[in-house]
Amino acid sequence: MRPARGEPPSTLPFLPDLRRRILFLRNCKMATERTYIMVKPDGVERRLTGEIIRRFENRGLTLVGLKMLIPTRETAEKHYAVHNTKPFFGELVDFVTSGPVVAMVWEGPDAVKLTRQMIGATKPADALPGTIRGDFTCDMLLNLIHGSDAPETAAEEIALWFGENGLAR
Ligand code: IDP
Ligand code: MG
Repeated sequence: MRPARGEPPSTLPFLPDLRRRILFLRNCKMATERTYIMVKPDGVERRLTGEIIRRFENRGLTLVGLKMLIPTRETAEKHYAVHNTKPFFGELVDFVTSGPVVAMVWEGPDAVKLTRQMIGATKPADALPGTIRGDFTCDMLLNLIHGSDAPETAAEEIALWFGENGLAR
């Protein structure tokens, strides 16, 4: 925003409001990162998709990809391959393929870490109030949302769920 006529120019041009700060970060591409976020079938069924999107938008992240789909077992097994020896693997794949999910890519400074903190811990007793899991679930399996845990896994997961040309930008 330009200063009104007669007002001196601001000495802190990018601090006064969040919108200007977001534009600044976007323009200078400082530490911008992408992460894969998925509202799981329980989150969709409980109508928490809007709440989750609102939280990330309010924080200043940018949505760069979005789609709704029922995952195939093949995709779910690839996505959770790191857990394929765990006792809960079968149940996890059953759960994530049980209904529609909302697959998203979010962009912003430190997006992976920032969204993981907003999502909250996997163990219900460790998921703090104020986080998505801490506010809406106390179940270890039915925990509403997935978020990539590192920039490398984010790149793999974005490729798995959105492919080469699946993103809006
Ligand atoms: P994360 O989603 O917080 O990254 P991970 O350890 O990667 O947690 O586990 C992937 C998903 O598997 C969890 O989100 C949860 O749905 C499920 N899960 C993890 N640990 C357990 C468990 O001990 N019992 C049942 N389900 C689990
Ligand atoms: Mg994980």
